[in-house]
Amino acid sequence: MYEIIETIVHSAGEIVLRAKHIDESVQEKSSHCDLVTKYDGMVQEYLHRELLTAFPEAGFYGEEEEEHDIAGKAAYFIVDPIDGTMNFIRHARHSCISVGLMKDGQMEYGAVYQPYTGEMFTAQRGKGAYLNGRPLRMRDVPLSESIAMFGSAIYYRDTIPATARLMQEALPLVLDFRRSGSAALDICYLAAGRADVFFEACIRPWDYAAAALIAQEAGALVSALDGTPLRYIDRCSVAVGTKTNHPELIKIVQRILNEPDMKGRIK
Ligand code: 2AM
Ligand code: CA
Repeated sequence: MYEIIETIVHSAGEIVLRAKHIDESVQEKSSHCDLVTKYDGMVQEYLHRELLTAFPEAGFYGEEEEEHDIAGKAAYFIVDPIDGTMNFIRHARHSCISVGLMKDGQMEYGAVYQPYTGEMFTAQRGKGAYLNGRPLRMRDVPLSESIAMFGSAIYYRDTIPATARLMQEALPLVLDFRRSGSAALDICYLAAGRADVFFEACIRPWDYAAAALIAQEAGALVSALDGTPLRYIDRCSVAVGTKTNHPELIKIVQRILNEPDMKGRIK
């Protein structure tokens, strides 16, 4: 039933691969570290048209749109046309297209496609996670055996102290850190066993909706950084990990949030 979404996401990847003169169309959004190109808009327009042709009843909640058409919709797509825009601008070849389908208040389906490597991560709720059709299963490890991926939420300046504190507390406890610039790919990399825990103090639903379902279906625990359920509207912190390292991470965050100058600094 949802194979059509995978086909559409795959085709959208062609727009990313064929992009030329990317630097000529770069514009600032909220700040100098929050950038967008004409290709973000082109990919989103393509996804909007094709997904709503395939699912005319569905709404659409996409990064590059001012108005979000989700009020009163039982099902809607949560879309990041290019996650890892900074990598895209710098020709780092580490970006993806992320499409999640929210249905009756739950994530139902997710597809995250890395066009440069041809890796397609998918999951349907209750039916497992897959990488190019191969099932994914996370192994359970404690923090002490974990590679930690993270994002720095740099465009929300008030979160910087909490991110720095969390890095300071977590670094001696984990194997090492990785920072890739695409939250969706980071979370899918956990599902694929390339890393074991992920955190970011404040991101938007299109950065994690599809990938969080993929990780969950591969056995991950997923929540906001204070341990409360992930929110799929507006903005939220994100913690993804295994049965063992996720509670360890949440415990560190709760300790940090009790420090007097850390109140409200993790969303
Ligand atoms: P993007 O490339 O789609 O913008 C890295 O920390 C993560 O933060 C990426 O997934 C990146 O997604 C996301 N990001 C960048 N700017 C953002 C913003 N203004 N709000 C929320 N997430 C953002
Ligand atoms: Ca984006």
